[in-house]
Order: sequence, then C-alpha cells, then structure tokens
Amino acid sequence: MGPEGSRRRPRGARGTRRAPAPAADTTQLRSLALGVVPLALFGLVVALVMFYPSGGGDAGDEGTGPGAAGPPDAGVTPEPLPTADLFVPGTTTPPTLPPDTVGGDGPPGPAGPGGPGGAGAAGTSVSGRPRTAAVQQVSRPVSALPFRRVSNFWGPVERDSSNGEDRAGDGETLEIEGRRFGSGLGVHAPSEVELDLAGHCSAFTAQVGLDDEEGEDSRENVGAVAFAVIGDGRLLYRSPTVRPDDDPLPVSVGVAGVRILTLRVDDLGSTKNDHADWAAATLRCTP
Ligand SMILES: [Ca+2]
Ligand SMILES: [Ca+2]
Ligand SMILES: [Ca+2]
Repeated sequence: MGPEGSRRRPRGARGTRRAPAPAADTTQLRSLALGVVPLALFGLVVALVMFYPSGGGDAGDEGTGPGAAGPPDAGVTPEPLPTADLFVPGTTTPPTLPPDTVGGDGPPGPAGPGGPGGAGAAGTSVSGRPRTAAVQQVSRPVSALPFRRVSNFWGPVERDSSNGEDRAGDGETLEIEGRRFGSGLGVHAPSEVELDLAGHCSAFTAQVGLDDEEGEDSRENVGAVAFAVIGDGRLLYRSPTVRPDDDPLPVSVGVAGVRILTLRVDDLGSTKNDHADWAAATLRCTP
C-alpha cells in the first residue's frame, strides 16, 4: 500500500510537465472549441426536441393500428387485450354470459376494440348461445308431475292436500305448525313416490314436516318420521327425526343427472299419526 501510493505522486508530476508543451496550441483549440461546442450543443438540443415528439407519434401509430379506436393514447391498447383474454378462454360460463347479452351486437362490437379481439369474441359468442339455452330451467311443482311408482301406508298419495284418510281426495290443506302450503304431496309413512326425471332436472326443494291434521297434543299425536331423497338408488338427503311440533324443515337437494328420484318417508318403527307432508315440493328441470 505504502510503496504504491508513493509511485502515484510522480505520475501526477509528469502530467504537469506535459501541460506547458502544447500550451500554445491549446489556446487556439480553445477558441475554436468555444465557438463550435455551443453550436453542437444547440444542434443536439434541437435534435432532441425534434425526436421526442416523433417517438410519441410512433407509439401512437402502433396503438391506433390494432385498436382502430381513434385516440392515439397508449390507454387504448390495454383495453382490447383484457377483452380478448376474457373471450378466448370463454369455455367458462360466466364470461360467456355477457357476450350472449351482447349477442346481437356481437359482429359490430368486436370491430371497435380491435382486430384480433373481435375475431375471438365472435367465435365464443356463437358457441356460447346453445350452452346458455340448454341451461335454462323452470320450476315445476312435484304434485303436477306423473308418478312412476307409488307406495303409501294409508290410502293414496294426495296431491296438494294432506293425506287425510284412506280415500282419495279426503285430505285438507297442507299445514305444518300453522304454516299452510298451496302445493305438495300428503302421504302416510311408510311411503315412497318415484319420479322419472330422465336426467333433466338440477334441484329438488321442499318444506317437510308432519301435518297438523293429527292434532298438537303430544300425548295423543306420537307421529315420528324421517324424510329421505334418493337418486337412482343413492341416498341424497335424509332428515333428522321429525315430530308433530317441529316447524317446516327446508330441504334442498341437487339432482343433476338423476333419472329416477324417490321421495321416501320412513315410519321409524311406528306408523301411528305419521301424516307427512312434502310441502311446496318443487323440481327445477329443463322444459
Ligand atoms: Ca286420503
Ligand atoms: Ca304440528
Ligand atoms: Ca312413526
């Protein structure tokens, strides 16, 4: 460290020796430089001022090329990109819904955002239409559907009324803990109602419970049942034990793909007072 530092000092001395020799020439050069350098600097400044706006123009041209949406602002180019990304993976249902609503405007719409995006949007919107059309479903009261097979402990299964007695049509308004229902099935456990869905339905809903027609005196009404929903032999839902003083129990079961749906009520060992209601029983199915 020490020796090297001592060597560097003489080098500086050499530099001072060189300076005096070309001193006469440098004075002339300096005068020339003083005249030329400002001109060069001015030229550079002018050139920079000219180039900067022209560079922005190029960027603007790139933006207007694909976008074709007037303003050359860079903000235009990001807009077509996200829309194109949404449309390309349009296999997912949520993105296809907006194109369908805009379906009528599909062809003219894409021209605005950009060339590539427009082509993608047109393809997915066309393919999306049949999918959403197939998904459309309607709610149907189960009491309005034909039964594939029925078994009932006391008389026939009643449509839109309680089970009543052993004759057809002798029931009353479906009622569970004071709540009345305009549609549904009145049965007596043990009971099974089979429906042929043919795989066209997606959901079954109902309010289940023991009908009030057997009274509210727990010493006389000893009804106790369990409701079960079965799809193609597979148990999809089973309620806890339902008693006469229980409120309507909401049931919601997915039945997508199910061909034979069975609504079963188990008597849990005793059939006494087991007047059970599939109140407001509804299926969501394709028309
Ligand atoms: Ca009856
Ligand atoms: Ca009751
Ligand atoms: Ca029972």
